[in-house]
Amino acid sequence: MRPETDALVAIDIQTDFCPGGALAVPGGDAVVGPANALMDDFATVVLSQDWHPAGHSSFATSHPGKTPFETVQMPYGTQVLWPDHCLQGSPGAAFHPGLRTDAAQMVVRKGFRPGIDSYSAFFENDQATPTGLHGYLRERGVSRVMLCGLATDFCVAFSALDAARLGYEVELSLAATRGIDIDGSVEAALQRMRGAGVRLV
Ligand code: VGL
Ligand code: ZN
Repeated sequence: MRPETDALVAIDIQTDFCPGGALAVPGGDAVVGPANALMDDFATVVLSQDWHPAGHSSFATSHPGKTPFETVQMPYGTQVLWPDHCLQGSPGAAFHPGLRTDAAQMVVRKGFRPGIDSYSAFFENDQATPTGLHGYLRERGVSRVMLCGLATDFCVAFSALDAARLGYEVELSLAATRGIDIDGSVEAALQRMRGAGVRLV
């Protein structure tokens, strides 16, 4: 068992990010077993859940003439456009049915503001609007987080980089994460995380 100062944060292990889902990550469902196993080691377990309203600004369908995986400029910077995914309350937004959600004390939802996406479980994509997760972990006395989940190169990487920036010791479980990988984005994300002091385990 890890010390009480360690938390497991499992990112977006949802049906839409698994094979057959709207924004399937290759092999995404392979993270479920390892993530479940990790839960036994942590006194604090948090899940994040991508949770978009219909017509969300990160959806290609909200930008006439655009197709998924193209980018647009938003007030907060460049935004990749995605297929419609993780619609609030839809089956695709549900956690993977095999995930041990009962082991989590806290679920943090993100991406619910129509005009801004949120990859990180800590801050939205403007890098400034907090989700509340940092306050929760601080109050629980957490100083080290282990991240796992989907997708390595987007929500997991942004969460890991924010956690490092906030002063947490950060670990990433490579066995319990999978990436989307657009033009080498997984390797780039791993490099950035290493550079920020994230321990890849
Ligand atoms: C994610 C793209 C859009 C993720 C969420 O969980 O990595 N990626 N929304
Ligand atoms: Zn999303």
